[in-house]
Amino acid sequence: MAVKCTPVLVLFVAASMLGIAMANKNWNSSTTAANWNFTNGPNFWGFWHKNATQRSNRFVVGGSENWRFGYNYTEWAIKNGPFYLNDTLVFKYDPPNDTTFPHSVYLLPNFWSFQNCDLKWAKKIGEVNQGSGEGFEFVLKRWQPYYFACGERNGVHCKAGLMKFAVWPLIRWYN
Ligand SMILES: *[C@@H]1O[C@H](CO)[C@@H](O)[C@H](O)[C@H]1NC(C)=O
Ligand SMILES: *[C@@H]1O[C@H](CO)[C@@H](O)[C@H](O)[C@H]1NC(C)=O
Ligand SMILES: *[C@@H]1O[C@H](CO)[C@@H](O)[C@H](O)[C@H]1NC(C)=O
Ligand SMILES: *[C@@H]1O[C@H](CO)[C@@H](O)[C@H](O)[C@H]1NC(C)=O
Ligand SMILES: *[C@@H]1O[C@H](CO)[C@@H](O)[C@H](O)[C@H]1NC(C)=O
Ligand SMILES: *[C@@H]1O[C@H](CO)[C@@H](O)[C@H](O)[C@H]1NC(C)=O
Ligand SMILES: [Cu+2]
Repeated sequence: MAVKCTPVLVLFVAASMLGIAMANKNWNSSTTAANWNFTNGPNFWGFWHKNATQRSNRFVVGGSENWRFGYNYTEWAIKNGPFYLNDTLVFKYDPPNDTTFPHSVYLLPNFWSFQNCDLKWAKKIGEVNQGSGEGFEFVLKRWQPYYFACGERNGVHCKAGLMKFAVWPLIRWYN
């Protein structure tokens, strides 16, 4: 996930060094300032972050697909990341009825249990009926990997239903 940022970070560092080099050479500073006007650019910060003025973002897991069987949440996490500390994940899923299977949300303790969809030491963070309506929120408060999975049917939703994803929130080093 961090890979996405790297080219822009490199560009930024390169731009700063170029700026210093130009200053040293006594180039026309008003021209260079105009050339490197980041606030003026085509949403410069937006290349690697959705809203630089916002301290945290809110994501509905799965977007309009919500939390359901068969949607690739690993892919969702890659496309919607990177995630930052204090970002909020919202889990939405239908409560069970006669025709639908229930879902839930668990935190798995490590990569091994994530790989194997092993729920033995998992911690439940969302009951089967907690995802209804506006769903429930989970804040990425700590700098650690989070392994999310649906705990239903003893790991079948996690394994066959692709209802799992991992995030390691990044630290905001600006603002
Ligand atoms: C710097 O560039 C600006 C705009 O191109 C120009 O108006 C100004 O005279 C230049 N200053 C110097 C010291 O060359
Ligand atoms: C940079 O862009 C901002 C916003 O468009 C503008 O207010 C400011 O005057 C610009 N600065 C320079 C040096 O061009
Ligand atoms: C960024 O976040 C601020 C504060 O929440 C908000 O006012 C602003 O409209 C947002 N900008 C964009 C482009 O989403
Ligand atoms: C889900 O998406 C990931 C990342 O794009 C991909 O590696 C994986 O093969 C996909 N899984 C399935 C079952 O399509
Ligand atoms: C996250 O939010 C808490 C409470 O609002 C705040 O104390 C903390 O500094 C924030 N952490 C980061 C990394 O923004
Ligand atoms: C069960 O839930 C699904 C999804 O919310 C809904 O489309 C369906 O109508 C419900 N069925 C019954 C019998 O309530
Ligand atoms: Cu499920």
